[in-house]
Amino acid sequence: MSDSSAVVPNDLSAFWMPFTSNRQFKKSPRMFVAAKDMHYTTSDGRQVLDGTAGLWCCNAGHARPLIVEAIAKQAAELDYAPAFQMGHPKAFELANRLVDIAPKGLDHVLFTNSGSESVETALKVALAYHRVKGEGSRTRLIGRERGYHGVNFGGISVGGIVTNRKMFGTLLTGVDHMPHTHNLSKNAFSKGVPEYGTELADELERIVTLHDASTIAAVIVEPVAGSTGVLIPPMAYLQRLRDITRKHGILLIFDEVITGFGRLGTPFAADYFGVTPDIMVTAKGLTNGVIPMGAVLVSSDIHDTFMTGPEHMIEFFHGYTYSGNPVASAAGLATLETYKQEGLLTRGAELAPIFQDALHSLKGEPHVIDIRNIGMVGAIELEPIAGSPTKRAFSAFLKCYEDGFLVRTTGDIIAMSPPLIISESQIGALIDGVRTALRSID
Ligand code: PXG
Repeated sequence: MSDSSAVVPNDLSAFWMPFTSNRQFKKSPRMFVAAKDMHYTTSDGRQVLDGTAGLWCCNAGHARPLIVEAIAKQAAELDYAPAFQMGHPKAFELANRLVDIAPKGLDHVLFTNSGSESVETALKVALAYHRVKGEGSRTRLIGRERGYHGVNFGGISVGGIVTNRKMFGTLLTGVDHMPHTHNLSKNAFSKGVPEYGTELADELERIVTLHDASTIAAVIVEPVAGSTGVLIPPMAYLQRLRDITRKHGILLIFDEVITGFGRLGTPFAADYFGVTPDIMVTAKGLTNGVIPMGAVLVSSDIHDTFMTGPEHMIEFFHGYTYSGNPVASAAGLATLETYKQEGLLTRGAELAPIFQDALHSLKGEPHVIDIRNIGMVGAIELEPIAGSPTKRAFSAFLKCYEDGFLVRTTGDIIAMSPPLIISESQIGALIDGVRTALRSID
């Protein structure tokens, strides 16, 4: 017999936390209870400077008035409308506003509820597109080592993170992976995009030759890999992927879940690198992280390919109960308006040189073996403790947190991606916080 009376309101055991060392956390919890602009408030009343925009999503900072008001108003006015065979104005409006700021040629939007769902949606669009076109033999998907595309089956299949894959059986079949672009020996301490590695894109040509282009539906990459430690490609790398995919009739998907909405100092990474994919995957910054929502933008060619056949037929058998949810749409519209009013989609370009100088001032501090940056993303790679990988960076994370700074670690890499409203002095404080942590840990 279960004894539910034993569960007290602040019992931590019921919630199985995501991507967290649950037992360690619950022994020594870290709780946020409030947030405003650049700061979180902890349960013990301390202010913590947000160096990571939550989980790379609160690009406009926290509790922004337009967004808060829009959500409250929308919930009172129209809380939910069926997503299938019914519509409501704000989803259409948000799709239009997204197309306005997206790279030219990405003219249609499918809504989802997360980055993971956006990835699955993009992969399914790609497979179905070829089939509708009469090229149903194009079923293979190509991802990249150290790629992160969320946690659903398609995403972990094209993703390249062993720990996220190995427990879950055979995944999708017919997937291959390009090599990642991280090269410490050649590119360590690069400022901005590194020099070396454009030729790694040619591995795609080798994979195409191996499988034959007629079997390949799409290539999916993060323009800059985020989760696995900020892996920045050389400037010409993505263009080369674009050339190869175009030559072979393969769709190119950019997963811009992290790089979208101003993170690199341009609206999207596609703008930064001057390369337009066929499909662009977004989430996170779309609603400033406040309400779960994702969006997949596709070219007119892809969209129009589906708009054939009898008009009473559903063109694409896919969608979610909450696709374009009214409250999420309202949050998205208010977020885009906030970005526009405050110039946040390009503010990162002004801040990037300051952030770069501050980051690279950590060269020479204990344990630092690389520093890399692009736009408002920075990473500091540490020499792992022999036999205990991840421990050193995690100690730095804990020390930063104690001292009032939120950073993110993956492996032995410290990543930073602050809200785009950050001030110059806050950049200085954040980096000094990391410096202090580096000097105090083993
Ligand atoms: N694609 C990319 C490129 C991502 O970074 C997802 C898809 C999945 O999004 P959802 O919304 O399903 O989580 C992501 C998510 C981190 C970190 O600190 C990164 C993500 C999520 C949580 C933590 O590295 N990226």
